[in-house]
Amino acid sequence: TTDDPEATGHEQVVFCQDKQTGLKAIIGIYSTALGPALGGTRFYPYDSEEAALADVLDLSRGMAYKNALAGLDLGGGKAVIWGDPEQVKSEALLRAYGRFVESLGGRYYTACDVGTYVPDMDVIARETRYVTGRSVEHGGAGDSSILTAWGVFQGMRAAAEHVWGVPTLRGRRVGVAGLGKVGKYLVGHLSEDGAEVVATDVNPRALDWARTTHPEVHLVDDATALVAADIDVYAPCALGGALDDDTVAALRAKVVAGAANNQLAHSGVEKLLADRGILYAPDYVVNAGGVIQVADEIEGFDFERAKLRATRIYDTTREILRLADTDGVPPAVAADRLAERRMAEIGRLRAIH
Ligand code: NAI
Ligand code: K
Repeated sequence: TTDDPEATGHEQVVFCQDKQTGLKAIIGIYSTALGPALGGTRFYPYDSEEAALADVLDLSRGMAYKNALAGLDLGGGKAVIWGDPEQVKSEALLRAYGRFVESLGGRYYTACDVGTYVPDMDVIARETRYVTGRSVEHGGAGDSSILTAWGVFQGMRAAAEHVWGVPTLRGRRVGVAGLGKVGKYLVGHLSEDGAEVVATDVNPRALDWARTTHPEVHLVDDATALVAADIDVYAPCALGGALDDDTVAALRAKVVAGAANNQLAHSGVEKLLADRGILYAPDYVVNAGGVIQVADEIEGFDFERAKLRATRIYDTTREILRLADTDGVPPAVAADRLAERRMAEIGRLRAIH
């Protein structure tokens, strides 16, 4: 990561402050080559402005790649509000932020991220049109974890087909780490498909949920135990950095496909996975169902249309895995290439790079 927007190729970085409400925000627009930049607002108590800037630059670039491969006519952006949401989040602060989003005239659309929720988007929407992830009552897409889980399941089916020849998890043992908003829906899809699910979570309430609603799920103590378990597929659905040198060395699964953002703890892990013959379905490809769901709001939310789009994650994942084989590179590298190609080809038509 770097805090130098010129070095990272961003189109625009906007610093926002409002003394009265204490708002300090940075909006990063990496690329509008494919359309307005869409990405969530992270509300987080960063240690310094440099840390906030580095995060927004990194995240907005990631959104450009994710949106490009999701087939959306949207570029990549992200915003951070620097502060502790528990202490400083207020209607006035969110509305002050909304006015900054509005001032960009539609170059940036916001959404939820860590520290911001659907009701916050409803408040922001009182000051700007350029917001997604609002509540269903306000014409929004609501809970994006529904299609995130659906998309992860589709990506996992493509990976299964690549490795075992059939696009199903039937008879496979799938390890789900994290039974949160996404993990819960994913367990449902997997069970329905005939997979044997092994799962874990640090939260006892999530484990209780599994015991009562999915008694067929086998629970293990922690993610370390899950990684070492006799599983065919590993689905990280908790926090980032799930795949580091130790995890990859211990992993018994043949496939990794999960919802968590930034699963590779550092660059180079994709190579370690490939060397061990483990197929990694890139996180930002398979977890794009959420952004597909909220992006649909821009046209007036239609769940079935959004679900069809999220179903195409199966085709995209397949294409990436094939390209990886043809080019002799890990899938993470193939995914980046495909995203860059779409941004360059379509961006060229619009003379934006
Ligand atoms: P969540 O916060 O609802 O669920 C995360 C779950 O993981 C919680 O139940 C938590 O107790 C558990 N957990 C935390 N640390 C753990 C550990 N060390 N071992 C096992 N379990 C642990 O979050 P959500 O929305 O389900 O998201 C999961 C991941 O997917 C996150 O990385 C998120 O960034 C990513 N994601 C979510 C999207 C969405 O639409 N919700 C969209 C794209 C990505
Ligand atoms: K750019």
